[in-house]
Parts: sequence; structure tokens; C-alpha cells
Amino acid sequence: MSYRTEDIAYVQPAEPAASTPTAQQRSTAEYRALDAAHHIHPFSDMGALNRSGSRVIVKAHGVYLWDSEGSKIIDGMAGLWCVNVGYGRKELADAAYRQMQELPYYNTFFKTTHPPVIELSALLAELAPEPFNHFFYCNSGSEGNDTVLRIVHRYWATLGKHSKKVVISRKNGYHGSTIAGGTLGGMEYMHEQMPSKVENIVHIDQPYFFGEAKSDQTPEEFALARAQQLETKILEIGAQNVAAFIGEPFQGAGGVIFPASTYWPEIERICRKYDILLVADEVIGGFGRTGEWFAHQHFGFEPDLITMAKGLTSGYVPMGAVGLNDRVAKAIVENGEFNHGLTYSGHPVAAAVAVANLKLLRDEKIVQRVKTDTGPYFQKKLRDTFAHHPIVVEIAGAGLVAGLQLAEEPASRKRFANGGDVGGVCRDFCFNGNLIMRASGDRMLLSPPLVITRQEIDELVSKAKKAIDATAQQLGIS
Ligand code: PXG
Repeated sequence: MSYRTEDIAYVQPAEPAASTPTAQQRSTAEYRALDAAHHIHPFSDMGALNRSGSRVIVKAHGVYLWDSEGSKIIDGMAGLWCVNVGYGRKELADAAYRQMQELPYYNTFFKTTHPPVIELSALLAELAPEPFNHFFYCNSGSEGNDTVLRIVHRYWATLGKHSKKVVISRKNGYHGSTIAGGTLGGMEYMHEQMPSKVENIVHIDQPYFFGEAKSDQTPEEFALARAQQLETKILEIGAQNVAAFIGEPFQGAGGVIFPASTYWPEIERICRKYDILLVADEVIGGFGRTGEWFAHQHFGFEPDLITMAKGLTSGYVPMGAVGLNDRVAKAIVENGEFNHGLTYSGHPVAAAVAVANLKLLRDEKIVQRVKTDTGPYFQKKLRDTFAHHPIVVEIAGAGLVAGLQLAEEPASRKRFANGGDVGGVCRDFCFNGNLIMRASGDRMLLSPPLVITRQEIDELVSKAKKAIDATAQQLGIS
């Protein structure tokens, strides 16, 4: 499709005046003391955090956050990979306000439904690829993947294939933090704290070229070999026992790992050959991140199920969903009761916000802009800026997501002995430079709101460079 920037109606909403009141009612010190006394943060060493004190974020607009000290911070992570339309969109607040007055809650159990969940389902069917016409709702990505397991098992049961129980996922994949999500994920440090896991889940290796390829392998050969591990694993377990394979089209929390083009077609071929359901966890990749509505479209494969959350509501309210293709939906719809549901499945306020959010992504051509304008600009800017950097060896990504691999000697591809510490050092420099950039071991990750402008991309990349320069300098490398 031809496309010109001037066709786009998108206008960045005006920034609030400095005097705009916030909900801030206490001093930073008071907030920190109360937080330390009563709040346990996710994935945190609370002893260490309470000694140093948390940063208190009090307001946000567009791609910027403000903390309780008045610092303005550019958010290179869209919150936690979720604020796709950027902060401060009144359309979403209005949708929630209207819905809360009209019908703040009703359930979708017991033969009832309501307009917001009907509108959302119809809109998702319009936006998702053609075979996706049915959606089941939950409150998060983790619950989405729990739901995926329930659907997968129900699907095979309806076909009388009761032995198909094993789900294969990948080491260093992330699928959430419920017991099922944590088991599906391949994060060792999470498994260590989970003495009881969900049964019948096994892992194969990840397609992480820089970290795990042999020196004589090309990215394509390596990705193909990693995909073929799926076939080996299926043959080991017996295809009659394997229910599904689940993967993030690109690994997000695991380091923005983009597999070479040979990976997904091979995974798809193997799933089809052995009659195994293919699940794309699109919690991060969905809703425009790569410039396509879904990341599996970027990689060119067709899953049977899609897990969604985050960008579905741009994080304004919690919501997750699972998309079922026609084959899977038919089995679920035509075979009696499916015994799964949550009090807030299809919550009307969340659904109303999701509809408003998806309409912004579509009607302001935000996803299209990522594909043809800001995405390519961001990727080029990063590659130009870090082309000969003393500690950046590789840049992965497409659209508005990127992973920067740090290394001690880019020329010889030698990694830092203490990779995780290096990421932590860099993240601290970002923090002090009023930039949010996430570290994952020795990779630095960026995933800004999809409404970021070219000028804001310049600022983001220049702040990232400053932080990575400072890291190199601290390590005595220049
Ligand atoms: N799947 C994927 C691919 C995710 O990235 C989940 C499922 C779980 O979603 P919920 O909504 O249950 O958190 C995620 C979540 C990080 C980070 O530090 C990433 C996630 C969550 C929290 C932190 O990168 N991803």
C-alpha cells in the first residue's frame, strides 16, 4: 500500500502545563517510607529496594513520565511494553468513564453478554488475520496463557485424542508468572522458586544466535537447527502425546531475541506435520509493535491460538484475551460446556477501553506509521548510532522494538564475564539520565510507545547512547 506521512491524521496531544495538578499529595520521602513499610514489589529484592528507595512516578503524557521530584523522563519501554497509544489519551479515559456510569460490571457467564464485549470481539475479528474470529477474555497475559492451556486440552479432548497432553515451550521464553505461565516460561530463576510446576510442560532451546550459536553457523543455519529441536523433542515424546508448541514470535523479556527468517516457517512445518497446535504468545508483539498488527505476521507464520494482553488496552486497564482460529473455535463451540472463566472475563470497562484503544491504533494509522515511518527510522537511527560502538556488538529488532547486545570485544564477539552486572550498570546510567531502558542480562531493550515522533526517537537514541558510553567508560573501554 502506498503511504505518505502527510496522509496521517495523527496529532500529538498537547503536553499539560507544568502547573497541571497531579494526584501527588505527599513528599517523596513520605511516599518512600510508606512504600517500604507496606508494599511488596514484583520481581524485586525488597530489602535492597527499601534501603535505596523507589522512584515515585506521579504523572505521564505522550512518551514522557514525571517523578515526584519533578524530573521528566522519556519512557523507552512504554511502561512494561504496553502503553502503545502513549500516555494521557482522553479518549480512553472517556470510554472508561462512560462505561462505568452506564454498566460498570456485569458478567458473561449464565447466558448474558453486554455491548462492550460484543463490540470488542467484532473489532478484534476485523483486525486479526482472517482465521481468527473468536476471542476468550481474561485480565492479563499470564491468565491468557493459563487459558491457552485450558483450550488446548479441551480441543484435543473433543477430538478424542486424550493422550495429547504435553506442551513444548522454550528456555528463556517468558509466558507470565502464574504457576502455569511460570512453568511455560523458561526462566531458570523463576523455576527455582517454584517447587510445584504444571505437569506435561517441557522446554527446548531458544533461537539466541549471539549467545548460543557455534562459530561456524550462519544465523539462518542456527535458527533452522534450533527449530528442528522441536521435531527431535516431538519424536522423543511421541507425536500422539504432544498437544501444542508455544512461543513468543520474538522473545521480549528474554532480551528482544529475533530469530532468523528460517525459524518460524520450520516450526510451523513441524507443527503441521505432527498435528500439534501452534500458539503465538503475542502479549508483547501484538497491536503494532513490529509494524504489523501481530508479530507472527511480521515473521510470516499462521498460529492456531494467539495470547494477547498489554497493547490490547495500551495498559490503561488490565485485560488479556486469547484468539482462537476457526478450527479450534469450532471444536470449543460445538462440543458442550467449556469449564473455564473468570469473574472479570470480558469486563465491560476494560472492553470499552480496549475498543477505544484499538480504534485509535487503527484510525490514527498508528500501526501503519510504525511500519512505514517511525519503525524504519528508529531501526536505522539505532544502527547508525551504534555502528562502531566499543561495547555494542549487535542490534536486533523491527518496528519499535530493539535489543542491543553489549559485549566486551565486539570484534571477537567476546561477552562480558559478568553480563548481568553490565546491564545493571547501564540501566543505572539510564535511570540517572532520565531514560527508561530495560536491561536483560547483557542486552539493553527499547520498546517505546508507538506514538513516538521522529524527534522523540532522536532524543531516546541519544540518551541511550550517553548511557552506553558511560557504561563503556566505567568499564575502562573506549
Ligand atoms: N507473555 C509474554 C510474552 C509476556 O511478555 C506475559 C505473557 C504475562 O503477562 P502479564 O500481564 O500476566 O504480566 C508477558 C509479560 C519485563 C516484563 O520485565 C515482561 C512482562 C511482564 C513483566 C515484566 O520485561 N511480560
